[in-house]
Amino acid sequence: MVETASTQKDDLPESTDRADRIARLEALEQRLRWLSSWTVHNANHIRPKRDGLKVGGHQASCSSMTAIMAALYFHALRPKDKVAVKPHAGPVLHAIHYMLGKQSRDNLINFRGLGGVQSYPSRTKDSIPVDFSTGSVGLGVAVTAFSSLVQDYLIAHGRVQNEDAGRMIALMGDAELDEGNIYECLIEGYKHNIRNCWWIVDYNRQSLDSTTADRMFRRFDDIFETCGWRVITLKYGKLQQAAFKKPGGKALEEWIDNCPNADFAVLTYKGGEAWRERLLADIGGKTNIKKLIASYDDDQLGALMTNLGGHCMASLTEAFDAADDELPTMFIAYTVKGFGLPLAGHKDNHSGMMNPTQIHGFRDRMGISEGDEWEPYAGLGDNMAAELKAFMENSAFAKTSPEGEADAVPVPARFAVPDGDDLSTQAAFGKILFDLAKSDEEIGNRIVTTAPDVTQTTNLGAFVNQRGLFRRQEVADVFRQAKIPSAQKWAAHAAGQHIELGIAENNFFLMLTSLGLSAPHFGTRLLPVGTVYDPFIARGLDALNYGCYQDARFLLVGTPSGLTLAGEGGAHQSINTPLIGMGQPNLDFFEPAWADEVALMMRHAFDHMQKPDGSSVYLRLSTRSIAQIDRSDDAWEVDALKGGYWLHQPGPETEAAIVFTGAVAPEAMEAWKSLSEDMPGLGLLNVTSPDLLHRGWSARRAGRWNNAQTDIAPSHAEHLLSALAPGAGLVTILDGSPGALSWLGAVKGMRVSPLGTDRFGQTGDLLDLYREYRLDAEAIIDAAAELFLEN
Ligand SMILES: Cc1ncc(C[n+]2csc(CCOP(=O)(O)OP(=O)(O)O)c2C)c(N)n1
Ligand SMILES: [Mg+2]
Repeated sequence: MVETASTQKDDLPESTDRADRIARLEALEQRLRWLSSWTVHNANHIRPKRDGLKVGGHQASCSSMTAIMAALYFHALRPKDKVAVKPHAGPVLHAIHYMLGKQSRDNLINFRGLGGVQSYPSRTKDSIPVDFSTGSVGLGVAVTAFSSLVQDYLIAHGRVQNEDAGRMIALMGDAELDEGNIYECLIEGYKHNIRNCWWIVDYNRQSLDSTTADRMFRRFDDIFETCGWRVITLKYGKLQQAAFKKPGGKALEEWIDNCPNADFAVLTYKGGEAWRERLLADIGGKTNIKKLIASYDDDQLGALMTNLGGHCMASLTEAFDAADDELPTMFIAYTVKGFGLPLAGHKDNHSGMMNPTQIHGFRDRMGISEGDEWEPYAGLGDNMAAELKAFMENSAFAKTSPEGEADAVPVPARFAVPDGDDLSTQAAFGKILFDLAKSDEEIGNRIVTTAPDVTQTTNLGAFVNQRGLFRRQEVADVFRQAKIPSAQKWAAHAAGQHIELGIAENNFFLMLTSLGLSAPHFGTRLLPVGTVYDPFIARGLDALNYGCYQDARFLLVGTPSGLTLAGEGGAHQSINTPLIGMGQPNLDFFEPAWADEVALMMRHAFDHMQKPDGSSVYLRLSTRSIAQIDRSDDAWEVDALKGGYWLHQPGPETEAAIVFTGAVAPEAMEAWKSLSEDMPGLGLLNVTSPDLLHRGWSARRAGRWNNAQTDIAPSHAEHLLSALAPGAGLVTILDGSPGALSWLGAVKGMRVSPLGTDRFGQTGDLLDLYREYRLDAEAIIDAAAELFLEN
């Protein structure tokens, strides 16, 4: 009978149990090192290549962390913990699942091939459960801090039980500590008093290009401790610790402590003989050193010198066990990049790979026969294989339940349109959100807002006044207590629904990402709404992309936007965000002109972000107050949600239309009015989403080729433009890059005169700026004259 780890725990004395456990973790670590190496080797050296390109993969980055990952996954992890895995250790994660029978051999064989294991762990593209996607270094680390905050939010709101709190854990490379977003996150985390967060640094002191600067030694400890983190350093393994206690050991310890990173790496690469030579040269004269060093043969000496904490199972498990509370904790686990491989320590080993001779040597050392390379337990002997399998299967990690479905939050059939003859889209957004805050519908409880220090100026204030700021510990509104009049009530408490962030857009997007993963992560759905000045989307763009890549669901509001932000000047007037909205997958971009469109789109967003095949939504809004229009019916709504509708349907065989998006609606309407006297039947098209129109159009083209179907219904753009005569002309206008609309000419081969902004703006009043940058009615009329009359 195979004994399981849990039965052994009762039967064996503690020390035997622990020794046994460590032996199994060590055996496991070797399998993970082997399988991750072989996965990369197979893809690069064995699988037939068709394009002559290197497939890639990172054997050295994997072996640097196999011990850490074995100890974490099969000793420390609890069922509710979630892990972001260092991108370049992705193959280790897949090897873990493979050994558990939860990843297929075919997928490993197809590593980095179409449909195979992804290069870097991916929530949406990998077949195994992945808690956090990683890839863009730094982001996968910081997101765990925000997810621990989201977990606290859910606990405070009674949606997750405190005893069910898991730890949000990042396995990170040391070069990730160079990314600025780490420090932005540290500051925010400190303010919010985060807990249940672990960052485990694979401290191999190598990045992609080189070994890292010695001057950073102990700096990270200081920085993290200042921000409220406990720092646990695992520098020496047990072998080293034992050696330091022997006669001469102290001098050896001192030598290791003073050895520059680069020298350590060189000696690691060269091995035992080189270590001996160098140690004798440097400290051979010191008492007892010669004898101490002579007591190890070359292999033993090499093993001793690289027996760093991050490769020592006893040290790792002890350290993880010791951090048995909720303090945010950083483990600095000293490691060797390429540990146990011939690549160990070489400064170019980041993308380096073992050659066939080297990997065959590794295989032989593992006792694996040729042909058995993919056998998860090959070379172990039946008993050990069965024991190891049972050990893995009995781990908490193996029993983690898969992510569940979260219940949908009902969305009212319509959102009331705010009153007012003149309104900006931003004001409308604030009022609609305020209505939701006041309502007793469930949707009001699930909305959680956030902003990077622009809560008031993006019109979230009314929502916040109504629902409060979220803080685990109550924070009084001191101004209010002092009876100083203010429109803002800033009392913070556990039931609050606004998470105020400092002015760091990376944090903002990571916060939205974590909130937007609440349903899959915690089984309870939140409806996150984040506001940011539209131009500063670019500041957090990679984090936005990161959130979308893992299909987090949120409503992003970029406001104010464009030249319409006249007084703020060129650096604040967003130009290319419509192109970002169009180009970003998993994010539907809308730009409304009027308040009723805002209401329609917000309702749609809350619905769409909950759909399995839905997405996040981005609304680009404006502070320009414009006259609202009278509608005779609701017929426009269906088309508005498809990306555009005719405000003035063109007459039959009309050869011209004005096409506009967003806040320049009054200019488009004025020009239409004046032109239609001479051009009866002139169309006026309101493009509410250049993104959806373009996506639909290109999907139809792609569908034709991909599915070899010729009967796919025309896209909405084709449908709209077919109201015009073939060869018609379009004047397009928006407060942003003209390219967002100019492509419409290609849909049916029409001539286009595109208006928009393609230079940095200046400060000025709106009339001056619209004239200067040709966004006024006159510019439209000129463009139309050129297109339609001079031809
Ligand atoms: C934002 C970003 N910039 C650049 C890269 C390219 N890159 C991949 S890994 C890496 C260095 C990784 O070093 P480290 O984090 O120390 O990992 P390890 O040494 O364990 O491989 C770089 C620069 C990236 N993945 N993401
Ligand atoms: Mg490194």
